[in-house]
Amino acid sequence: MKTAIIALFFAALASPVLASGSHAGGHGEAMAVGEPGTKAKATQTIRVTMKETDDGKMIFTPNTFKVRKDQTIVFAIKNAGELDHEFVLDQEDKIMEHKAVMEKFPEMEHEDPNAIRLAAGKSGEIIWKFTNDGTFKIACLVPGHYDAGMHGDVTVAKK
Ligand SMILES: [Cu+2]
Repeated sequence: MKTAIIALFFAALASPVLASGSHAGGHGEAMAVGEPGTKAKATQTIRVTMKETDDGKMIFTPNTFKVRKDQTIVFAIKNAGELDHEFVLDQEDKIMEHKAVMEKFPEMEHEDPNAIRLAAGKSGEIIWKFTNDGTFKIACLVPGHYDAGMHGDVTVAKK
């Protein structure tokens, strides 16, 4: 039920973006960034922490990632901060669309395999297969966090 409502919000928001020529699609379509992976196929585990800093920023550590096309990665994510944070992996235009939706509907929760929200002190995993080369992003889309520095770049090299 919740998912359906969220999908409607997305549809409403996505239309003007689509009209402007973006190739962004809806849920259920193959994602440029790749697809959910399986742990058995993973060739690398990357540990990522999320936290606030003493000078008022919010960060992922590390915040740049280099992987290869067709590689499956386990992102082992820990929220080492005091606030809720999330890790969303996607192409940049989808991240920015999603960010705008989150600013309108801050209570929105994700159930997508490319995203995880963690309370303070919690850990979790995203297992992801990168099926295309290119540059993608990770971001925390809790309102205000992206602008406080909570984003990073994922470069997927050709094999
Ligand atoms: Cu955050």
